[in-house]
Amino acid sequence: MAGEIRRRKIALIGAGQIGGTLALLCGQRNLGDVVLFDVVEGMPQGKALDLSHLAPVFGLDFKIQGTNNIADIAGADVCVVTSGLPRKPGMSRDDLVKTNAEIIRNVAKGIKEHAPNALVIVITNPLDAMVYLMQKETGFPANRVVGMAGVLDTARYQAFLAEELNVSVSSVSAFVLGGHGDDMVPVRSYTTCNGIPVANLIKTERLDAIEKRVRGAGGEVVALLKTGSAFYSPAASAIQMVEAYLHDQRRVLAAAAKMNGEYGLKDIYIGVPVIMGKGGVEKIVEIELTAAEKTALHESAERVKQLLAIL
Ligand code: TXD
Repeated sequence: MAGEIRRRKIALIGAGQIGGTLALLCGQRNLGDVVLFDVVEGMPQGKALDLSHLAPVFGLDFKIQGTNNIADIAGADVCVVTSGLPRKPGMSRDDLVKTNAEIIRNVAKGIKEHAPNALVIVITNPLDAMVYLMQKETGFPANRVVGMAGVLDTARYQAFLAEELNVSVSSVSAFVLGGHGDDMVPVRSYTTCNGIPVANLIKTERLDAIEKRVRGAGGEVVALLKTGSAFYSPAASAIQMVEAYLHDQRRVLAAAAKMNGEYGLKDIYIGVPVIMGKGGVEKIVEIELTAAEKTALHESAERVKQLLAIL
């Protein structure tokens, strides 16, 4: 008997700047049908209606629904979570952790009930703490709950290096590990221009400056936008992970994964190289780091643990 043919369903939890861009990219790249969920009434419905009018222009057959009812994510293959609040003036970092933790707990309940077999990709900040909480609250196996930050931080490193070297971005292969914060770890020893170590091509002081810019790139965008944070590139980065999963690409990319002894870390989510395929995070890849990179990774992990303690 022939197997059942079914369209993929992608649930976007949070229909703000990143959520809306994700919906557009899902449609453009023919990934499946999209459900756009948010607590704000009318906004996800409005964005979905607008996007449905883009479909005929590009000849896309995707269905898109905006909703305030979490039950509409039923049977989703993938949930991408961006729901949360940005920090407002007068709010401490701890306030933000607690506010977003409440939102993530709520969303986790909905995902567990309505999309129990989905791969969950968390984007909400503070990323490493929120993805940890999502896994804990859903009770899903750790390979099915993953955080997006490393793909974006790596892309920023690639973009700055390609600009410096005046070469195609696709000739630059880079890695950024650690927590998604100012203490992230650009791994110079594994960063190359088509196999040539960047340290052979760019002077140390310039590389130091480029890596500093990578660590502050999110803040650089915020300072320019003034009303929010980066959204095009975070959405694109999450799409790379969705595609790796849905197309079983076994792609090697940087993502926040749950450590179980790898890199000497346990019971914590942090950015490391992983293999993503149909099993979600199929493997955490352990690479040899220099002593300085190892120290930086562990310092970054300490800061993530401090946030987890607040939860
Ligand atoms: O690399 C990364 N991981 C990141 C993370 C890069 C850039 C931005 N990053 C974080 O993503 C950012 O700090 C935020 O925590 C999230 C989402 O960013 P976005 O720019 O999309 O924020 P918006 O536009 O404020 O959208 C958030 C939406 C908004 O529409 C709220 O109404 C909604 O989340 N929201 C909820 N949706 C569903 N359910 C609940 N409970 C809820 N609460 C708020």
